[in-house]
Amino acid sequence: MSRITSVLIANRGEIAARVMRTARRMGLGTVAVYSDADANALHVASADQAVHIGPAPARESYLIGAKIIEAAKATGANAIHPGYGFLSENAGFADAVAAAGLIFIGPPASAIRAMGGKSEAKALMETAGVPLVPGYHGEDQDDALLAGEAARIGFPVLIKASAGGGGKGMKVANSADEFPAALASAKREAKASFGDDRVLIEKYLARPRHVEIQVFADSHGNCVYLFERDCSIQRRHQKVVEEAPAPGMDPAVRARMGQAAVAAAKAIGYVGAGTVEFLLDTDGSFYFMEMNTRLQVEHPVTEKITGQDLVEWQLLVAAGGPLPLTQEQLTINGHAIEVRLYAEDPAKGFLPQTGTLAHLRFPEQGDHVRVDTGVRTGDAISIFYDPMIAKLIVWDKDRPSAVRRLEKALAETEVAGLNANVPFLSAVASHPGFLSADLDTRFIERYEADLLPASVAPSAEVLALFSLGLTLSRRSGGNDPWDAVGGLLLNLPAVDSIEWREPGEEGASHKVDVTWARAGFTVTAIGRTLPVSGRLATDGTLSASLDGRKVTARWVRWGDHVTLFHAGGTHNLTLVDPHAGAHADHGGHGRLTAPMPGKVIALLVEEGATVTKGQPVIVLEAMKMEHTLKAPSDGTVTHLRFQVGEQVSEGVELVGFEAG
Ligand code: MV4
Repeated sequence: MSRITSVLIANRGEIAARVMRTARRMGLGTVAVYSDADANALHVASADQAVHIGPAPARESYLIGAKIIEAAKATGANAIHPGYGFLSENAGFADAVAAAGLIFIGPPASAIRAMGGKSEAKALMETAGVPLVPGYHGEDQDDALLAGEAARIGFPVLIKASAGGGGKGMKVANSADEFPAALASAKREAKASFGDDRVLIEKYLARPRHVEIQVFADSHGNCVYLFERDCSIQRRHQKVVEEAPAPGMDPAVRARMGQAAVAAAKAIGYVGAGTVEFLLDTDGSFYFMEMNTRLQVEHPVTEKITGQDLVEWQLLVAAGGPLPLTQEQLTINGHAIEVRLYAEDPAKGFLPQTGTLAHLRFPEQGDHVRVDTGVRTGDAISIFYDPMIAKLIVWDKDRPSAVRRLEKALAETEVAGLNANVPFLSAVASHPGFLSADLDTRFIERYEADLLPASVAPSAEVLALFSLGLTLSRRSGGNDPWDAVGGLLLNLPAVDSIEWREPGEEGASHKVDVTWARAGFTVTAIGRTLPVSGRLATDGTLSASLDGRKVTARWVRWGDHVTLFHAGGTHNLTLVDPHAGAHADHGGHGRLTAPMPGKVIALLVEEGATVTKGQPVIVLEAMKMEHTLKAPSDGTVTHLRFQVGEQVSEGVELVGFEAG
């Protein structure tokens, strides 16, 4: 037993704040580390001590193990929790922490290494009797042999890069005729992406679910599974919704999957929290995908159905203690669902958003709702890190009740100051296919039209609320002017003309006239005239009478933008300044600017090329993702300002056009 007295969290954002919460509850000292960008972050404010470790780019701060170990020594922390991401699955860091005489809150470095290589991991699992997808993982890469293996497995087959992961470069071959071309394509992409063209071949599962088992092992040979999580609703291999238990899971399949996961953990001498990921086929058979040797983002749904604090388990086990519960003592209670709130714009291909959280409001927390976040109103979401704002976790006695909780919690979640994915998550939560648990990894693809509807023009009522809020905010500091001067208004125009513009380069404009009347105003918008009155509170709450109906909304201005939260929906409009010149250029006609800092990784056209609106022109790499920027209009490429490999700043002109 090596007693932990103080733990340093080598991470940031919501996971740092979350780990700190448990450590503090257990009476441990807490140490935060932070980069230049995080000096005022929540996790820094929550810690007993905080150490600056370098500039904002993670490779100059959170990824420098030596700085983190030095910070632990300087503050007397005798344990380091890596969170997830960053150094959490870096075996070298785990070794360095142990070599420094500190406790690494995680598995042995040997276990991290064992699960690091996808093919090696699969071979280890096969030895442990963990089921693998029928396939070929051999060294011999002769085309004819691979074709023979594909025929043996039976079509359709999936060709995967051996050095790959995350779904990159996977190719389906539905027949022997298709196989040679699919193989050649997979090899090319594997070579380009990973510098290694070796491939493996598997039976293709057409409608798999991603079901993962939470395992926990201590240093006394005990190992249990804390049941499963269904993480099938993903987009580009990023999880969007996670839930526990998996809907419709047969208890016998659950037991077999749990025992297979425990066997996997024991096969590599695992200690601590781990997750074994499986593909679950429609017939109930399941196959090992990979093992994650860290605490997962989605661990809270497991905590909610088992009533356990997995970070507490991590700290107890890392100190040499036994698992707090046996397998028989673990039970499933109710149903939990988690969604990930991201600063990303679904209307722009989920492009990550940067900016300031001008307004952030979460649902009230309690037994049924939990919010894990690392940010507060006024914080910035930067390009340096994952653009997660928070995780919203709901729990109830059964899945339908939990889904209703999720819809309500999302309707009460308000993010203004940058585009977030709340409306998209609400569309998922309220989709009939979600309620009926029609889940598999192609859910978003299948229901995309419902989940990403074309933006709807604002109604006259919505325009009236936007305009009422603006009128009230412009006069007497936001309170109702009728109270301020006893109903008599001085020096104020009888009619306010306001122009609103919908989001996007081609966003439609809407002119609204607000006319002062004795008991408030009348608003004329898109051909309708409505009597309105109300009050705007300092927290943005708009209590209004709209065409004789009582309405409550939240009205939040950030710069020239206004966000209105009303009836469970989020609306964004921009004020058009009547005195501005041509609309401010951020990638307007004729210019294509960088939406965020990044690196040019591909030029898809030559100077002088004729292009059509929407044609891919240049590819940026930013925030670990590729962003293809397209021609804003028909025209000719007049100049390419940057070469492949060059870094560009946000807003800089990348490509010049002559429109038309
Ligand atoms: C598969 C598959 C279907 N059949 N393997 C995607 C990345 C990696 N985790 C494994 N993946 C898949 N492997 C066979 N034989 C479908 C996927 C897959 C997927 C798996 C889990 C979660 C999301 C996914 C999204 C697309 C494809």
